[in-house]
Amino acid sequence: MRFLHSADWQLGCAFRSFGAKAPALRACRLATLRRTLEIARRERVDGFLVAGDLFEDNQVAASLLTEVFEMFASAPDLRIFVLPGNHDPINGPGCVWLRPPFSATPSNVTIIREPGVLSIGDGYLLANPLKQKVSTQDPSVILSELAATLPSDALRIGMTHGALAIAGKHQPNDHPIHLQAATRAGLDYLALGHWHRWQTFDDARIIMPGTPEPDAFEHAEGRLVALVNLSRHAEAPEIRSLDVAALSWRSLELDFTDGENARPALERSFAEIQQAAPRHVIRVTLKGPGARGALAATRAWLETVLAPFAATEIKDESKLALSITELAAMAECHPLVARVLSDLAQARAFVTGAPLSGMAAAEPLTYPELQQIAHDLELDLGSLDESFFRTTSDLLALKLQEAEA
Ligand SMILES: [Mn+2]
Repeated sequence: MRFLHSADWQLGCAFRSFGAKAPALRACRLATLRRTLEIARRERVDGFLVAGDLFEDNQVAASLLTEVFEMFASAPDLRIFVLPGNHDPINGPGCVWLRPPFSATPSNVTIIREPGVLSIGDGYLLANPLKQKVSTQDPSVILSELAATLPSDALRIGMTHGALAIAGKHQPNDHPIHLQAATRAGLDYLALGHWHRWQTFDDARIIMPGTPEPDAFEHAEGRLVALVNLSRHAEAPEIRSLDVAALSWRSLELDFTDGENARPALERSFAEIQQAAPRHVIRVTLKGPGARGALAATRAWLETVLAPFAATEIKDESKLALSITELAAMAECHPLVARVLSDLAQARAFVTGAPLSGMAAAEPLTYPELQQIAHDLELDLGSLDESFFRTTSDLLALKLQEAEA
């Protein structure tokens, strides 16, 4: 038996944060599905499995349903098994599986509407579709009952959808699946879907392949499908993970704390991927205290630089850096802040030889005191320069703003 196991295509996903680029991201997923079906045909598999969440939800556009239906129908030599997942559960007449076009599928396509046993290659597929979005029941339990009806030496694989029941890592009502569910049901392989990055358990008899196209910056290394060979019941499956993704998601950062080095550092990251810009989805997170006007200038620059990428997102976590006057105003209300600023100014004067600037406290920091602080912190005073003091006062201003917010 030879099959291709995919899951979590989430077709029709809105990608709202990407605005005008969202339709391109949706189209990319369809193109990847088409390409993956081609791979399955070329590999002459006995089945192409979709272990849940083919669609983002049961409300996706009719035009999308038609497009996917026609894609499946145009591969009549490929058997396709589709399992309803928690995003697209088979939960009533309005769901995608019970209305046209999927209510009457071509002969190569099987929508798994009820738990049951199907033949695939020289063995069996035992599958349990999800009928609701949430449940505390383990959807793999029923596979044990189904397996008991088979000849003892028959090759058998299972398919269902839900969270791996790893202590502390799943919601109790997220269709929790036992980590030895394949062994427990006597399965040679259990095809799962739900989590969006590759997972393997139960001596590699349980595979959760992840979403074939990444959909988040947090687990951008997902994007896999599994090509599986099984020769005999109770023998280990032979599994190959295939990277079918067209897009790569990258998270970059610009930290205003780095001053004039911030932009060149980001430019170097861009230079590495500029050639392949249309194949990258980019998030730039802005951090640190930005001087007045710096944020607008940075955004304007980013708009130009980011234009060629497939889709982009700017996440602004920066804070406005305070000017000397603003810091002085703050110091007037906060004696502790005034003291810290005075000590910083004094330390800067001692270390860099620059004239004393800013505010002076009634009892300024003395050089022996500074040496003692440096000693306690294991700090080499000679290594401190102008940029250290600028960064320190920027960070202080940042903390003050966070405290006031
Ligand atoms: Mn799911």
